[in-house]
Amino acid sequence: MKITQTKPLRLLFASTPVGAIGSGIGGGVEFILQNLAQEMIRRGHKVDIVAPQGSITKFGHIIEIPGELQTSMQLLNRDTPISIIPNFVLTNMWEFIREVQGNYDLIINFAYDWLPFYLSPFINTPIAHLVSVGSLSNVMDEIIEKTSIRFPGTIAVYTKAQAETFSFASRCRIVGNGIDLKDYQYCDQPDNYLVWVARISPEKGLEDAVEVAKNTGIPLKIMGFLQDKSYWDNIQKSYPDAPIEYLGFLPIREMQLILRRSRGYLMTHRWSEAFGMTTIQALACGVPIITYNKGGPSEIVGHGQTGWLVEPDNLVELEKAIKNLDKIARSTCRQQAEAEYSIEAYGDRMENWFDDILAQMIS
Ligand code: HBI
Repeated sequence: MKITQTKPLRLLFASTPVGAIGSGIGGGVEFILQNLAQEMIRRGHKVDIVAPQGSITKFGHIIEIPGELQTSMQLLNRDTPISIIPNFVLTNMWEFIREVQGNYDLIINFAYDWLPFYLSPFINTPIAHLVSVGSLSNVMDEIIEKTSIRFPGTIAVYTKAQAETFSFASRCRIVGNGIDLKDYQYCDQPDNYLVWVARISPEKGLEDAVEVAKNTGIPLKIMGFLQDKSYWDNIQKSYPDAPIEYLGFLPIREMQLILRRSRGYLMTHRWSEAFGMTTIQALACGVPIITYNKGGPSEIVGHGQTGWLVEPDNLVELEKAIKNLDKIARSTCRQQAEAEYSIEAYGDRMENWFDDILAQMIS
């Protein structure tokens, strides 16, 4: 009998310290955390969320923690040492967690930071670490690997591609992701434009999408949190007459109204994107995906079925794939979302993970 079925669990989510939930700085993690809260509450579990001041969420009870936000790891380089500054929101979050840990059955850590992994042996309540990024830093690789050895089964990643960026891939549990498909309306009559949706930051490679918009003349609608202003200003300066339009960082309801009517969704990431939540949002609307063949998206998109996988950074191939968008049946995209990325299927995978961790506690 599964523990998660015998009694409601008291779950404590430790959010990412890079930004408040709802700010967009936390990118996919903000979205994933809220989806997981929604689904665990639907299944009868209790969800409290420890997060930076100013965090908001539709699901779960937020406990706001003050303090300095954390620098995003991808802005540092592989051998940057870990720096702990006074009044870090991260240290404040985990001091609070240490105090209240006895009120919870399981802690789920969403931060890609050294401290939560280092603290695992000092905290009595079991911690499930949902690793949101591929290998970015030596000191992070080392502490995640140590945790995976000391607490087997407590490290989960989104995709096989993401796991394989780590030397300890075999000790990572692959859990995928999921979205509430009721929030997405299928559309089979697209207008003539493409969309690009992500944090506007160098690792997301926006300039490639803008370049192909200029070359093909197909309008590109851009959405997402404007994280790096100078990067965005440079793109606008370099492509003054590209047919692009920035619509801002929109709530999901508004974002999917634009996404669903597009001919295709472009993903031009430079870094080994761990998953790419917007890919499954596109599939849910019936929108084919054109993406670089690397990282999580290469595992999500069925080449020739639900989109086209393109050699990374190859703009000629990108443009060729755009010309072949009409060869993709939009209904296949929606079907794949229903089969693999529903919030219920995701909830099963996550509950199974939690069960396995808690079962180890008893044995
Ligand atoms: N950097 N320091 C730090 N902590 C995080 O939790 C983190 C990050 N960089 C990227 C990242 N998380 C991604 O998951 C973004 O979606 C937030």
